[in-house]
Amino acid sequence: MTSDRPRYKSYDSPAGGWGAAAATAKVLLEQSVVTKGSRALLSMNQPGGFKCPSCAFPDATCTKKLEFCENGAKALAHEATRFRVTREFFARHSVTELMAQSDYWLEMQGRLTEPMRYDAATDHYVPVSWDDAFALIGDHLRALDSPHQAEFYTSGRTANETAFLYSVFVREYGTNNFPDCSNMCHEPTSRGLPHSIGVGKGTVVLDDFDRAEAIFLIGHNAGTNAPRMMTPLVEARKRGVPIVAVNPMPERALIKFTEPQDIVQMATFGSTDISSEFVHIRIGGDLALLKGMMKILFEREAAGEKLLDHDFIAEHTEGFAALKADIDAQAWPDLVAAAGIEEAQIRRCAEIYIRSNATIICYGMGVTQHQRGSELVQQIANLLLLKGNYGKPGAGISPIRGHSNVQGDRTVGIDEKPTPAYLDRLRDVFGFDPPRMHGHHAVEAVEAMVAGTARVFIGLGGNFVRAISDTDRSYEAMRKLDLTVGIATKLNRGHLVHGRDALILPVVARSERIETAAGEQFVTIEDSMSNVTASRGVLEPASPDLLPETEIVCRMAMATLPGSKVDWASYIDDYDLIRDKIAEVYPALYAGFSDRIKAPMGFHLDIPPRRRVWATPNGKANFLVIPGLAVNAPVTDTDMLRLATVRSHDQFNTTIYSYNDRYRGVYNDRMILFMNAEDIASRGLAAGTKVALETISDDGVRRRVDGLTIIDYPMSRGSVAGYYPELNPLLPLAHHDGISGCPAAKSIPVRVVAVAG
Ligand SMILES: Nc1nc2c(c(=O)[nH]1)N[C@H]1C(S)=C(S)[C@@H](COP(=O)(O)OP(=O)(O)OC[C@H]3O[C@@H](n4cnc5c(=O)[nH]c(N)nc54)[C@H](O)[C@@H]3O)O[C@H]1N2
Ligand SMILES: Nc1nc2c(c(=O)[nH]1)N[C@H]1C(S)=C(S)[C@@H](COP(=O)(O)OP(=O)(O)OC[C@H]3O[C@@H](n4cnc5c(=O)[nH]c(N)nc54)[C@H](O)[C@@H]3O)O[C@H]1N2
Ligand SMILES: [Mo]
Repeated sequence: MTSDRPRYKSYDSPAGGWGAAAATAKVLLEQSVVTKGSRALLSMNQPGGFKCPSCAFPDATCTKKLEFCENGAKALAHEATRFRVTREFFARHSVTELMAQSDYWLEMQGRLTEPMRYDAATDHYVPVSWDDAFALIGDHLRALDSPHQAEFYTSGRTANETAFLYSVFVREYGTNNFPDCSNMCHEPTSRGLPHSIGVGKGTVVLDDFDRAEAIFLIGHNAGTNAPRMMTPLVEARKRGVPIVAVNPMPERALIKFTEPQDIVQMATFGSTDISSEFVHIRIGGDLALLKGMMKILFEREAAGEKLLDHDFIAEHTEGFAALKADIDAQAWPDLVAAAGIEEAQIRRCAEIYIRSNATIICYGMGVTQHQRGSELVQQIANLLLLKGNYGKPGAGISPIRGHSNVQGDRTVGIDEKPTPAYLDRLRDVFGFDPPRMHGHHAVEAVEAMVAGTARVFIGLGGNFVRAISDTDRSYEAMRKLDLTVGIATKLNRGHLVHGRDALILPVVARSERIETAAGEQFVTIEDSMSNVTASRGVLEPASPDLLPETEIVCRMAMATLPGSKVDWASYIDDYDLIRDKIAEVYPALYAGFSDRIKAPMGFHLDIPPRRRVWATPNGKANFLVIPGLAVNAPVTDTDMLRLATVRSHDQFNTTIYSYNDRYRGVYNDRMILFMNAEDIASRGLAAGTKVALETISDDGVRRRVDGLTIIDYPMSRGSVAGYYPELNPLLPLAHHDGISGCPAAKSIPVRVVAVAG
């Protein structure tokens, strides 16, 4: 008995468990792929199989155990779906009609099957041959006054081989305009961390979780967004390791979890308490928490205890005195007010950190998506440095990345700010002069479209216009372009908000076989912990008219650069040749790539801080002073609430799997405002009523989303939450991290507007 009516009720059971098993069965059934999907699930993340297309968390390398993951299963089922978007589908629906449909409806139509071109006369997408599609792209790109008028987007499902070729193509064409999903995601890690420890990546590997003595989880929702991470967390808890979860929402899986792999727990309806300390932080209060913890360390050191790793600090770091001065200057009442928690709890967190000889701090979007996200990342790095938590077993910093290969894409060249050394190597290996001027990140790409200086947008995967900020303005900007190209597996909003000319180019998906003239090919992926592994699809492609993404990049290049110095045709067939070039351009990381990748579990890329080597200008790890306590610019409006836009349990970014969010007790609705009871009452509002949200900004633009239902939810005071991407119209393009440009999607200043009736 199911009803489509919205329902809200609190969820008090553990996360995971039978609910997760049932949800897996349900999604396989819904996509009509029970047998095919179940078979494919058996090769997911196994040697010789393909890498899960969902998150970037590594899988246990030492076991052959089937890693069960509900949300990995959803991603696979939606990719392996029986449903198809055909030329008849596009003939039936005009683009205007499709635009009126929900993101969920678009996703449920199934896999794209052949290349399509927009026909303005009829407002329909119509079939186009691959040759004509590439010719159109080449014509547009060659017609531009400058290569900087084109924006080349990458989403993080793109494999290393494809991303590498794309970065070569675009640089030979002449620009570094590489907006990518990382710009909206872990960019504060990529840009902030190198100043601290010399690398913009995490320093831990999966084995470190077995040796950690304390684990902090700041601003991420592992049970939903990195479910495979629950296994090491459960194991750590069973060993008695304290886990501190810092979050304005009491995410269910951070509190209690039943491992679907644990037969005894499943049979007995048992569960594991995940966090030993749940820190109900105010949105953006994390900087104050970190500073408070440091203050306690310094206070107790002053009282005679030896808590810091003085040898490490002396030998490996710079900037300690300045950091200490900043922390000493902070007053407890200010710290407590900014964090929104009690001093006693900050003291408990500090105690856990002090007692542990090996601490891992993991973090996600709750840290990065603020106006000072990069600095917040740097403050996490500072805290770890104080006790020498780098380059020893069980310790380090662990950004929990998003897309399965978002980290790898950056490693192999998707970078709008390439280093001169890398550009020199590219020139030496391929024989062309790459552009030196920095290109656009995601926000700058939209700004260029608004200004009219960008004319062409090519999207290698993803759903850029739906993922980026300021939906209304971004749609308008995208519609001014001469050409938009969506290289994709599924129909999405990005194909409907298009330029004068527009193409949809459908690709072979991660779980599917790639056959070329040289035989079966595989691609490679780098996970969140810098492990590079092969991914070999096992399923038949969804349609005979799909092309592998790598071939699409080669043929775009061939159609655009007739005098190219690069032998594009050879890379269409033999992916080992691409890997050989990656090895030439990145000898320190990738020497011997084609051989090393033959190891069943792949190999680990060198992370110098693991060896206590610091690739910073001064050769040291740097304590960086992060002034103040606010990670967002202050807003004077006393009615202001901070809005975090988050993911439900049933979505992958802009892909909506269903309208349910089981662990938050929400069914059949995504237009939700999660709000604290006192914040509701103090505004004279009531749970269950419909309200609007308006952004507080001083740029004269009115941003409003209507039709949100208030849910009485244990949010921290002054903090509210709702779903991404529905609330992206509220996020001003200019509201982003100052260092990295990452949109501050977790801290939008808003006011609730009561709606009459
Ligand atoms: N199934 C599934 N898996 C995914 C994705 C998906 O959409 N679906 N997306 C992938 C991608 S691209 C990414 S980047 C990751 C995202 O994974 P997460 O980082 O977990 O992403 P979010 O759901 O956006 O929110 C993170 C958490 O931050 C908390 N938060 C908000 N503001 C603050 C704050 O100020 N401080 C603190 N401490 N916490 C705060 C929110 O309450 C929420 O629990 O997941 C990846 N994996
Ligand atoms: N307000 C707000 N905005 C956010 C965020 C937030 O937390 N709040 N999070 C940000 C983050 S962390 C991210 S990473 C971005 C995500 O931004 P994107 O990566 O651009 O978005 P996705 O929704 O992951 O892209 C989904 C589309 O990718 C295509 N696709 C799927 N698999 C493949 C494949 O194998 N090949 C190709 N070529 N295409 C494929 C499908 O057509 C699908 O429709 O959004 C950001 N935007
Ligand atoms: Mo992400």
